[in-house]
This record gives sequence, structure tokens and C-alpha cells, in this order.
Amino acid sequence: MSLDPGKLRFDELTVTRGIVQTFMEDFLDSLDVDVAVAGAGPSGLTAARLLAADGLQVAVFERNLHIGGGIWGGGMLFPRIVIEEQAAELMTDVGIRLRPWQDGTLVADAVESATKMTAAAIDAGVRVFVGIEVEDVVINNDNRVCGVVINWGAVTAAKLHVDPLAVHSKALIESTGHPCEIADLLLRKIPGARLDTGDDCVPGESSMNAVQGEAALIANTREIYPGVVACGMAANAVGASPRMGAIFGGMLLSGQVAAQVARDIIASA
Ligand code: 48F
Repeated sequence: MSLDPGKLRFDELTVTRGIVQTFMEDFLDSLDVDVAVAGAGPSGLTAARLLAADGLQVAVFERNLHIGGGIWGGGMLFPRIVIEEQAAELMTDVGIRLRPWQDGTLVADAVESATKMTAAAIDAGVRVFVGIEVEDVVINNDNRVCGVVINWGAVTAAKLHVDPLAVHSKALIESTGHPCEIADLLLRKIPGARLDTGDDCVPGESSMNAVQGEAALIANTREIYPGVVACGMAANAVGASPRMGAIFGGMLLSGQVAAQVARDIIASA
């Protein structure tokens, strides 16, 4: 196989137009979506995939250039993740191979998990925008969240003063992980905002307890503020519940519950 320059019909502008025009088409098509997802870790990816599979329009905004959040690092950079058997189907559904392990758990390869979860979400119809972060929310006159305020992650990293753009959504999934950035900004920026935890501050996650942390995750996955569903580690951070380390089944199950809560929000809108 060789490339004969005389037969290549493109030039540099073909490349530029191909990138700019197709990105803009997808971006314009995602300005008013059913569900916006902030953060593409295992919980957000699972929720996004299940919602898109239902035919809903889902846009995921991920600050990093890669998606998968904490999956890649496994436990302490050992690229394996452990899941409980209750979450096995959410992994095998996307083709991830599981090795039986002890005490009702299974082990998966971190690279296989991140890539297959990502591919399955995209195949289900999720629009994934990488390098874009959610820096704020859009609120309506009743202070209900009705969208996200986005900017390039690189703009924030470079501390540039650049105004953001906005996207409308019927539901927002807060899946930013340990820092629960969306919950945090709701409390900081919306006067009198209270989250559905009974508290008026974001308490932050507590120290590690794998079993308690996994169990609490499901209960903490809920609409924490009108239009916002806490999902994954962000849900435990909002609920002041324990972290759990490199057991990931709860993240997928939380994504599944978050998808149902988002469906309910959309149905009642
Ligand atoms: O941290 P992350 O993987 O969240 P998760 O889905 O899963 C947690 C586990 O990875 C692990 C654990 C094991 O059980 O405890 O930590 O709850 O993924 C969060 C993603 O959100 C992105 C961040 O880069 C990461 O990929 N993110 C965080 N804040 C923002 C954001 C933001 N404001 N806008 C866009 N993306």
C-alpha cells in the first residue's frame, strides 16, 4: 500500500473544514438536550448510556481529553477494578470480561472497562464532548436548574478570562466524582439553595468503608436539587457517606438509578 500524492484530492482546508463543520453540527444539535451529564466517570457514562438507549438526547461534558474518570488508574495504578456480582450485568452488557473473584466479587481490566464503557455509550447515541467543563448551571425564574454553563477546560487551566456558553437540559446528572463540583456550586451560587440531604452545606465524603460506601451510594443517588441528580461518588460526597476505594460496582448501579431518576424528572416536566 502506498499513497500516490497525485491521487490525493484533499488539502489542508479539507481537514480544517471537516473538523470545524462537523463539530459545529454536533454541537449545535446538542444545545437543547434531554439530559446533560457533568463528568464522564463510570457512573456518568453508565447513566448516559442507559438514557441514550431509551432514545433520549444526552450530552456528556468532560473536562479531560479522555473519558472514564477514575477507572483508568484501577487501585493505586494497578489497572484492575473489582465489582460486586450485583453489578456484573452492567459490565457484561457492554462486553467487559469478568474474572470471578472472592466473596461475591469479580475483577475486570481497567483499560478494557474504560474503553468498552465509552464505546458502548457512544454506540447508544451519547454525544461526548471532551475538554469541556461544566463551570456553572443555568437556572429559571424559580431557581430550578435548566441547563449547564460550559467552557473549555483549557481556558480554566490557563486562567484566561473568557465568558462561557450555555446549554439547556431537562435534567442534569452531577457525576463529577469526589469533589461534587455541581453540588458545591449550587450551594455557593444559588441564594438559599438546599440540597436534598437535609443540610445546607456540602459535607464531603467520609473516610473509607467499602461496604458502607457502596451501600450508601445507591440511597444517595437522587434528585438533590430541582433538575439535578447526584450520581456516583458525587452522591456520596453530598451525602457525607464513606468512600469505597477501587470497588466500582456501586458506580455503575448508581448510574442505573440516576438514569431512572432523570427519566422521572423528564416525565414530570
Ligand atoms: O471521578 P470519576 O470517575 O467519578 P465517578 O463516576 O466514579 C468514581 C470512581 O472513579 C472512583 C471511586 C471508585 O469506586 O471512588 O473514584 O463517581 O469521574 C468524574 C469525572 O468528572 C470529570 C472528571 O474529569 C472525571 O473524568 N469532571 C469533574 N468535574 C467536572 C468534570 C466538571 N466541572 N465538568 C466536567 N467534567
